[in-house]
Amino acid sequence: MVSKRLVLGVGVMSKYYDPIQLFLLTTYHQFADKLAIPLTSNQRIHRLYHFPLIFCFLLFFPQANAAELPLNLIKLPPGFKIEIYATGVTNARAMTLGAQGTLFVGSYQEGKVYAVVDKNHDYKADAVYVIIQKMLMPIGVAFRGSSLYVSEVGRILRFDNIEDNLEHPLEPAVVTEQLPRDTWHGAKYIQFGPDGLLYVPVGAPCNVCEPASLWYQTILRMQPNGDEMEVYASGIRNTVGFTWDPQTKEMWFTDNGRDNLGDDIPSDELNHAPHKGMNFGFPYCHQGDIPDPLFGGQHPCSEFTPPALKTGAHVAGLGLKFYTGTMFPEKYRGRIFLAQHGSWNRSQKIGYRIMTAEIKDNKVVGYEPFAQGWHVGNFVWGRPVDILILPDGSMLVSDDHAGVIYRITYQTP
Ligand SMILES: [Ca+2]
Ligand SMILES: [Ca+2]
Repeated sequence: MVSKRLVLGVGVMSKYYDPIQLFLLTTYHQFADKLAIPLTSNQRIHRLYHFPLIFCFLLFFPQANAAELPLNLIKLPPGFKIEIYATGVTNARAMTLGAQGTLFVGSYQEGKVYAVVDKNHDYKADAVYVIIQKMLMPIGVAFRGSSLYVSEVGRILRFDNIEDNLEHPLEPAVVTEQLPRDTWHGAKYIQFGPDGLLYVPVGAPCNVCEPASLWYQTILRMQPNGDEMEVYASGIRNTVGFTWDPQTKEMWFTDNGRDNLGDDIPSDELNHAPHKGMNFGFPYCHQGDIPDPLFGGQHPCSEFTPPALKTGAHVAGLGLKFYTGTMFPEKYRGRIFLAQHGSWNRSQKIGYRIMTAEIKDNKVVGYEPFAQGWHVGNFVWGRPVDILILPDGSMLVSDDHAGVIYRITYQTP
């Protein structure tokens, strides 16, 4: 009996280690409070108290559904609710919606692209298909006509009639293989613009360096068949999210600032790129006003377009969307919702949340948290990646750490 539970428990734990760790930590904190044990550091908790607690967990909670993430820790404004839309979407990254309502999801180190289907339209996914696997960082997905476009580090693939062939997709066509193959900041978020062109970023293959050619540190655009590739915007270190204002049709994008200048600089950026040919400063100028210690002497900040908003150092802003639905209250309509993946090299964690930015006349006039709670102190159980507004006005959020898609809805309290 115990051995069966042990096997079950170990299986569950290996798959859902992080939520279990969270459970153990919170349980331990409660114990510690009762017994007045001094809590000095997380490492100490990990070292001394995990094993007895894991043992207790294996004995008493082997049937616990660890897929039930601690969603109660997520703080949202009144009336909003977060639920699980899909599980089994390991390492979920960018999302796009097919013409028939299929949700396509890229991934990073997992190397897979998923199709998530809600067959009975109850806003709970019923099937997750793997469209392709063993790809090199296929984070980006975009949809046009009846075709799914998927990014890899050096190329873009196209799956035709994909929604009619989810179980056995046709061989993909190669849209382009002309993209740089550097893997550092080489994963590529992709989207079709309102002009019908495919937008593809090429990040800096470094923490900070000058571009090796005019194709680097840019957002490119091209015809849907890969022709007429050109630079749309430059001076961009690593954008992993861009979108267009549905009113003005102008592009907004996130950019992640360089590392190793400290905990609090430089800020990550929300940028506004209304036309072709703008330069946003990297590697010479960070956050619009900090010259790079090494390269800053060559070009002053005044030569470049500053960010529309400094979003905070190391927050790692990824996907973003204008809120186009009507389910959320009036004040959220037209705002940018921005997923922040969270810091990896800051002493105190920051990010791991969804922010909103209020835009008036193309200026950011407000910036505040919308959903937060994916980390408890320095312990992380989820990382928001991308945002998608469903036709009913609810919001999907992908999480590559928990491997799920959330859905956020609103009801008048
Ligand atoms: Ca369903
Ligand atoms: Ca910049």
